[in-house]
Amino acid sequence: MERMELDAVVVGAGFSGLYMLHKLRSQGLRVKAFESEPGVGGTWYKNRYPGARCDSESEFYCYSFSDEILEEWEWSEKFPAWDEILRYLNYVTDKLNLREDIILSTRIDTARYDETTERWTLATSDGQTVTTQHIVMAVGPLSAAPIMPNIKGTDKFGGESYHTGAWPHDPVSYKGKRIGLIGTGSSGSQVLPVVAKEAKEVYVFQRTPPYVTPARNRPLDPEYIRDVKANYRDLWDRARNSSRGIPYNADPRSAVKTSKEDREELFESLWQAGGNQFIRKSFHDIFTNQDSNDILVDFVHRKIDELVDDPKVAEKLKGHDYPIGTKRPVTTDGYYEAFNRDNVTLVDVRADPISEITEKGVKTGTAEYELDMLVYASGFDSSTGPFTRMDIQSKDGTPLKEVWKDGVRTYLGLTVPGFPNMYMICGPQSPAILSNAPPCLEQGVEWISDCIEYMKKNDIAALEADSQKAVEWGELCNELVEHTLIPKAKTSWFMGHNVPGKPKEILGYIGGLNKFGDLIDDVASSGYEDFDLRRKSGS
Ligand code: NA7
Repeated sequence: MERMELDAVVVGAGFSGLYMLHKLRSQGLRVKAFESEPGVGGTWYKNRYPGARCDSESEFYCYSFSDEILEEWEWSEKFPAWDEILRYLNYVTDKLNLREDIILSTRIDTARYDETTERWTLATSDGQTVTTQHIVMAVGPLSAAPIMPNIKGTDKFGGESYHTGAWPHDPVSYKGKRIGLIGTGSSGSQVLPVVAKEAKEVYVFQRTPPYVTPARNRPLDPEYIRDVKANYRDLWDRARNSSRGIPYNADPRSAVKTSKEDREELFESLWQAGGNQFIRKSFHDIFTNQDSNDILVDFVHRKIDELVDDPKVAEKLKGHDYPIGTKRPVTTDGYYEAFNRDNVTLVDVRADPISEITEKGVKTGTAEYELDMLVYASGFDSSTGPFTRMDIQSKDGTPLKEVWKDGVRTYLGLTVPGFPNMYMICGPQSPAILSNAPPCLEQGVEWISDCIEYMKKNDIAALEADSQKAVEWGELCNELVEHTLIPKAKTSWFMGHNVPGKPKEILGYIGGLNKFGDLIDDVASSGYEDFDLRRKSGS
């Protein structure tokens, strides 16, 4: 059995893992990244379903740490599709010569900490043993843990079936097929307009209707690209100093105190501009004031009435029972319009629940839909799932899954008490759930690499989060959400509602990326005084 001795292991070679590997290697550490898939890219390696596309504008969906990369790479569309993002991540991998330190098709199966040596011992899926001082989890908040819907008989279906988060690499044909789509979150809403163009029939099994704003995706013209490149630094300074990692400022007025004409003008201009700015640049109080939120919902409902021909279908699409913006906003083109096609049928499974999946298709209380293909766009065991699926044990041998059984516990979303020298990028209780991913992960990567550098310079063998500080951090995360309308959404992955038995709690820090950046910088400047720092023996 091979044995590898390293200073640091990065788990995952997606957006976070690639940058983490680059940083730690530049600091002179012996470091390798382990990736379970046969290619780099993480989320974008797996989420290659029809219509898969990012919902952040491309100029903000990239790394900002390298002027050369910013200058060299050219995005072709306002919202890049999965394959373009995957090309970008492969380009960065080659540009930074990262491939030689990435071990593909290899999972980290177990991780154990030994306090006497202050090192982790890891076992890989191909039988290697790796020892390392530091382990950085760059597993992403979602894509490592796709979940199937909680419906009887998913294994019985005789046709093709696919989960959007684990889409096959071989081409899938929809032509002439009867397709069932379960799930109408970001993934399902992107699938529908694309698949409907080729399929014979598409049955959309809707439980909770999404609020979908048009993305208004478009190719980027050379002048726009020139302008962005000329202003990249300024754009990125603003992104990093914003609350959501993208410089959309909410309108400082209150929706309820603004005249109807002014409100309509703002909503209409944001709707026409497209994308998530419809919600984020809207009145600041739509996240905290139900009356303000209702005003925005009313606007969206009028848009649905305009876009959907059949009033009965429109009524079902407007069956929202949660405030807008309290589940992850959905933005894509052609979603509501797809329901005007003769081959698309909306099945309201709240009114007529799915009883089981059979060999032939989907059975509800009143009907059976015969299908050739089932597409599960049923989401992920978010934030905690990618971690608890691994067998990671604390220094006293307690599995992380057990530690988090009654609720997640982290300090700053970056570390966990009992798990020395283990770090998480975009982990639970970090700002990841509401943020544009790249600035959020850059912030995490940079904090972790500074921390590891500090330990090296000061002969510190182990750094461990304080339990009481972690309790306080969790209280802060939960308190912040109580001041918003987010708890009113009862089917959101933001609060663990989508996984049976998962504790219902906010899975992120929602106080803002900029605020979070200040907080973690203060912790670093204090010499990591909130942590237990253990010196190397003899130093
Ligand atoms: P989401 O947003 O978690 O959506 C999952 C969808 O699947 C949602 O509409 C669920 O309805 C639906 N679902 C799950 N189980 C069932 C059952 N049993 N019956 C019917 N419908 C079901 O996942 P996505 O992949 O779309 O998006 C995840 C994130 O990726 C997204 O937020 C972006 O950050 C990118 P429900 O709402 O539970 O009623």
